[in-house]
Amino acid sequence: MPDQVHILSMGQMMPAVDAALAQDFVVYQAGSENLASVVSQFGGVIRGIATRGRQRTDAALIAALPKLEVISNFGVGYDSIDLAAAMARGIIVTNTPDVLNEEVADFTVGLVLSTIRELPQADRFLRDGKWLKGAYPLTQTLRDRTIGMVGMGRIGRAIAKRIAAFGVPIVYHSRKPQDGVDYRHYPDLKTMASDVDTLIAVVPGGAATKHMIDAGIFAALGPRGILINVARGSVVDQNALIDALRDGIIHGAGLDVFADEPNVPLALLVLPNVVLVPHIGSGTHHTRAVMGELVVDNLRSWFAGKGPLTPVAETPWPKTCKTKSA
Ligand code: 8YV
Repeated sequence: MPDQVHILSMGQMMPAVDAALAQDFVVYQAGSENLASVVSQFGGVIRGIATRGRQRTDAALIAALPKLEVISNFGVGYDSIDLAAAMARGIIVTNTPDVLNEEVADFTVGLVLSTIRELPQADRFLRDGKWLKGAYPLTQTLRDRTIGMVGMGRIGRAIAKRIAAFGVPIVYHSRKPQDGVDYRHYPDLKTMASDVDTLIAVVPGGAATKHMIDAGIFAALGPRGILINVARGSVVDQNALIDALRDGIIHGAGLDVFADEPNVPLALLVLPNVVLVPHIGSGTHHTRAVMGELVVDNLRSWFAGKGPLTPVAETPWPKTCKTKSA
């Protein structure tokens, strides 16, 4: 059937997403084990990609799909897609902004409190029968802290709104001051780190932010310092973080993201002063369902000739690119 649109679905979408895609498209499922063979067999007809971002949509993959028009990413972060290669071909990239802001912000507050008040460690203490022998040691507090937001985009603002309700001071670092944000802005991250004791990283991943939180930032943050990372593992120099946690350069960390997911180094696993969770910030039935709908709706809209619903900022839409599909 010549009218059918062929789609590559990468990285185990949710069953509901797969089912919705299958209603409208001919779908080729591909994981790391069969991507090469799927592409060599069907690469010539594939016009869209739905991806969870676990595998890179790199320049080689894009080059192997001559009819590719649109890449629909499940997630707000799209650092797994080679944007330059997509843009060079005028390929539309979409993501799932806004629909996860409140969920990730709720989660981040939970991770902040869990890390400062050591909730997972206290849970283990109780389960191990240690309460029978004595009380859990006293912990750090949020009460005397100043929060430095690393990034103040849509999710950052939702986090700051919640943290503000706790009555603690908030400042932020971003390249430019953000319109409508009254918190003090620091153009320099290191200066902010030396003025605060708690960092919450919520910036996009990619080359521009790679290892922006490094040994120098940990030294500036100091021995009461706590790092919360809900952004991307690449934002933090993970080896420097392990050294800083082990050597008492900072006090602790709460991490939802890692340098080489799902691999987390033993050196991190054995540290008592870190809360580790497996990239679950948006991971609820409710929010993942809405994100999945947006992945599908972007593809449907594009192939119905109505353009993308949520193109990423860099994508050539609507300025230079006309809808390719009728
Ligand atoms: C994704 C995320 O849902 O939105 C993002 O950028 O990191 C998550 O919320 C997840 O990575 C999809 O697998």
